[in-house]
Amino acid sequence: MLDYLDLEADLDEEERLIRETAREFVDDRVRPEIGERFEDGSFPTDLIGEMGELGFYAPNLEGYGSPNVSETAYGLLMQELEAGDSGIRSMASVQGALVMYPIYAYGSDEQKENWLPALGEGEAVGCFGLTEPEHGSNPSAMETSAEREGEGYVLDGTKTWITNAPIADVAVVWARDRSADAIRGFLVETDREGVSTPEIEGKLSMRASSTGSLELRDVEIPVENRLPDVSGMKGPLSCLTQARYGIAWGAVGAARDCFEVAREYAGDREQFGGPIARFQLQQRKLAEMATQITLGQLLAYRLAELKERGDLRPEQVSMAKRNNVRMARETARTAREMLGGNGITTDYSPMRHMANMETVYTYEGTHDIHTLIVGEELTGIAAFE
Ligand code: TGC
Ligand code: FAD
Repeated sequence: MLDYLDLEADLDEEERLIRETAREFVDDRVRPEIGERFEDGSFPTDLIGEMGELGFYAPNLEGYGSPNVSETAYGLLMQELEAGDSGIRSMASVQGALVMYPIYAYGSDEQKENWLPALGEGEAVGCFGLTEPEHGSNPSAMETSAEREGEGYVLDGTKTWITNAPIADVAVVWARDRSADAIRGFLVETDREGVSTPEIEGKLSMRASSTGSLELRDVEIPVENRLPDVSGMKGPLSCLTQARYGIAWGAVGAARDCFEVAREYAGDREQFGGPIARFQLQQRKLAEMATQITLGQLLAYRLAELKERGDLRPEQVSMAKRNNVRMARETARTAREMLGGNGITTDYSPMRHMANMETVYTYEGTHDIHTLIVGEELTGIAAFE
């Protein structure tokens, strides 16, 4: 497995164990059927509980059953899951970084006790509703509203492109609290009257992932369902920083899988009387892929160090998400090319990863948005409008 700079030599025992556990899980439980899942467009729901038992949901949190593993260990977990498929990593990172994290960071004791153990064990599934049909890159213009009524709130609005929504038990919904004119987070059980979560059909990317809309029509919730400890856009945006961190690592896993498939194929596939790996053109592609993956790994490992000591800035995460996803997108395309005609089938992973990377390039802040976030930090001038 590509680790050109021996970065893994510095892992501690726990980090090694988590990497091995995730790698074995992907080999045994994901790889054998992921091509089929991708073809028929379904998420393997039977893995949800298993992933919980293995501790794959937010193990970097502390308490309520989460063991507080290192940020490197968490990153390695995302890397190995995405080497299997972005849909698997996405399920785990939404559950951990976008649902458990806000409850952990901003929830009441009661909300934590109610939800964190169940989500951590995979007995409950969560989703995160920020994007709306008319507001994707600019969620601060959201229209979903929360009106105070009696002892609770009434929520109205539509969220769309929501990972896990069709299979979720609870949604973290970001809405404009009209009484305070502020964005607040609400925990909405999906079996409440007025909630529907239809699946989005026709995706050509992230096919082995469940994506839906989250429609809220006069949904009544008690005031206890509001996340008490955060108000304003920093609520959802701080969750995105956690998830983008995982994506910066995950993309390296997808790219590494593409590289390994291409390297093996080039050694086996014979044309003009010998393996195609002997051609300089093919070696150049492998050398370039290996170099770019290694640079992506370095970025990810450095983010982990900064995050561990509490010095990580969101803009640094943006730089890594932006770079590593672009790198994975290009790596997948090159690997597909090296596999010739065989590369366009689900028998090999690169074209599946390539299709997935179109989503990963777009969600959690598009490539353009991360360019502008880094651009703003470099110049002091925001260029969003
Ligand atoms: P802005 O005025 O810049 O900031 C508002 C407040 O938030 C703070 N903040 C952050 N805090 C933590 N992490 C970040 N990344 C933060 N970015 C901003 C900021 O300091 C400020 O705090 P305060 O205390 O001063 O109030 O916010 P803005 O509304 O102008 O936002 C600008 C912009 C464009 C960067 C932001 O809207 C953005 O990132 N847009 C992209 C939208 C996006 O990424 N959506 C993702 C939806 S979820 C998803 O895709 C899940 S995919 C499933 C999976 O992960 O697998
Ligand atoms: P738009 O914002 O309409 O952007 C369209 C194009 O315009 C893009 O190329 C963009 O880069 C560009 N653009 C926009 N603004 C600017 C600007 N200021 N300067 C230059 N260019 C600009 N959201 C959730 O809330 N929860 C989820 O779980 C979730 N899961 C997802 C799963 C999938 C499979 C997908 C595809 C999306 C998911 N999303 C989720 C939504 C995702 O975060 C949004 O798609 C993303 O933020 C972009 O929003 P948009 O699609 O509305 O594109």
